[in-house]
Amino acid sequence: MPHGNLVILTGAGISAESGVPTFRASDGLWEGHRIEEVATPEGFAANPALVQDFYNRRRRQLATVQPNAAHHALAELAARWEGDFLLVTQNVDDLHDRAHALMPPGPGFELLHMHGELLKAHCTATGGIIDCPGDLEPRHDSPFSSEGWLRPHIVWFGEMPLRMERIEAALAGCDLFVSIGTSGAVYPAAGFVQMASLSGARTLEVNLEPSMGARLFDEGRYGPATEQVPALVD
Ligand code: BJW
Repeated sequence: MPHGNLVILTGAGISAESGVPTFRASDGLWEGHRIEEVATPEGFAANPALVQDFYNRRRRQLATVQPNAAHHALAELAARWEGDFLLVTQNVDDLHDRAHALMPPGPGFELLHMHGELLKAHCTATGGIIDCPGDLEPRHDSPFSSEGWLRPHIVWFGEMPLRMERIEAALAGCDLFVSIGTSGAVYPAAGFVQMASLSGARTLEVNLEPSMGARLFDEGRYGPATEQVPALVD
């Protein structure tokens, strides 16, 4: 049985074959928008209607997709892993959550969304978090405070990713670090491989092609996640 302390980081590439678009298209646009317009606090302040509409469309699109063989393979691994297993996803979709709901994980498992979740919203005044399965209005009333609005529970550029202390502690104590389907273009996630290496972990990259940080890993396995991830956990 597998054992030891495992940290897996996933990115948009693991959900690509489910039909969720990845981020870094060659035209530099994010589904037709400049990143600063839709994924920064300044963009939201300047045009809340545009930003809410962008995330409303993404939320609706999420209802049309399903977890793929790579998400299911990680759920199977979590069910039989005997040590600690922290699955850190940069993805705001809920495809890992859905795969794990079908196959209860072992006691040492935790799934953490470091860049937030599309199906949640938070209050701009209090930070209170609420489930958000549907659309948000441009200035959506907050149940937490009359001073604030509800905004997508998404970590935009310039904001602090979530649960960093927990992630850094796990990286400091991990034996194996695996990065799956991420370009290594966005920090702090792009620096996790170096933190894991410094603590003596073996490091492995799984991606369609070598990422920007490929040389930082001990090993790379390249090809579609739905082929590489099931092969890895077998
Ligand atoms: C497949 C596949 C298949 C395809 N199978 N693989 C200068 C230097 C260093 C840092 C900075 C800097 N200037 C600014 C910064 C900081 C900034 C940053 O990193 N900017 C970079 C652009 C340089 N970062 C931040 O602002 C972060 N906050 C922060 O740093 O706070 C301060 C801090 C200090 C110290 C400690 C901790 C914090 C916040 C970043 C928030 C990112 N949020 C986003 C947007 C969410 C909004 C939304 O969803 O609309 O999160 S950005 C976007 O990128 C999204 C993703 O989670 C993230 C990563 O993207 P990912 O997952 O890697 O996707 P892609 O598309 O880039 O790559 C997909 C990969 O899959 C590719 O390699 C494909 O080949 C592969 N692939 N199909 C396998 N079938």
